[in-house]
Amino acid sequence: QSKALQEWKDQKYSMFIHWGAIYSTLGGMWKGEKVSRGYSEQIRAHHGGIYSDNYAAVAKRFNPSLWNPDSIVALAKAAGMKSVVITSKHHDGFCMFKSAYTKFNVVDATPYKRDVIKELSEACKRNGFKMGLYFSLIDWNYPQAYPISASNSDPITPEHHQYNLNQVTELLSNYGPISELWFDMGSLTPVQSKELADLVHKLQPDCMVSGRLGNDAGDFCVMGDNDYPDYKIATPWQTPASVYDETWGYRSWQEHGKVEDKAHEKLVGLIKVVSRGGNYLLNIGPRGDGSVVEFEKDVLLRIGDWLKVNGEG
Ligand code: FUL
Repeated sequence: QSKALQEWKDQKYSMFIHWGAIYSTLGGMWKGEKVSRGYSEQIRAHHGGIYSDNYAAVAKRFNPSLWNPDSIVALAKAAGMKSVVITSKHHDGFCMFKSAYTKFNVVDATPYKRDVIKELSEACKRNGFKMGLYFSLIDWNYPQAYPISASNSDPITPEHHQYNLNQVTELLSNYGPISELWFDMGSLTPVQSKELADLVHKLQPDCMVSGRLGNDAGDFCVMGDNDYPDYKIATPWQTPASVYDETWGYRSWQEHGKVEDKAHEKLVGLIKVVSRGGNYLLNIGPRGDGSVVEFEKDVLLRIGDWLKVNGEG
């Protein structure tokens, strides 16, 4: 077993961040109406008849004055987490990093003009923290991709596959060491999955590849969203968990309940996963202005306090 794999397994508990210039700005609302179907990070495709021009125009409003990568890392540390995994590109195709292959990215398409992935990678480095990247294999904005379907598991055209290879090359060349590449969705051929896995390992041999790449090409297995297996699993695995079942991306009208109840629920999730040999990836969905939802912060800190007393530190 490689050192990188062992280090990945030893992390046990990490922060997932769903943050996109457009969907986090919308926060589950379109033209003053709550959009309740599906996850809020997928508002572009499933809800409200939002056509691509209207959707893209929202990027012009993205100016996250409250985004502070160092405080994100500090929160993850205080919560007892060992790394962060952030959405570099979700299904909407908007890149939170500067890409030479599309203008639909945070530097070229928003007034903010700053490379979010770069700045978070620097904050992680300053704080001795690891960073992983979520990367959607489907892309609702890329013209040569198959048109949007509700299943999120469409095949990938050869042009789109090449585009993914190009962007993965950017992500693994421009931001220092990446601890995991969290591929998500799409229905790839075995050759496409293998080409992506090989590319990751060629560029960064220590980067772990998520099983959602398909065709058994990943280095670890990812359970379904918020899925907790009730048996021990020998292969490396991870459960991605959201604070609320309804969404990963920011939803401005989300009901919260009590911090202590939610912290208890997520802590039980963490214990279940870790005691069965897995890694727990617990998500926050910051607002479009970059601030962390107080409720989510409080839940994380409460779990962190428990771990300080009862965990290994
Ligand atoms: C899913 C995605 O479709 C969701 O939007 C979210 O990113 C979740 C973690 O993975 O499969």
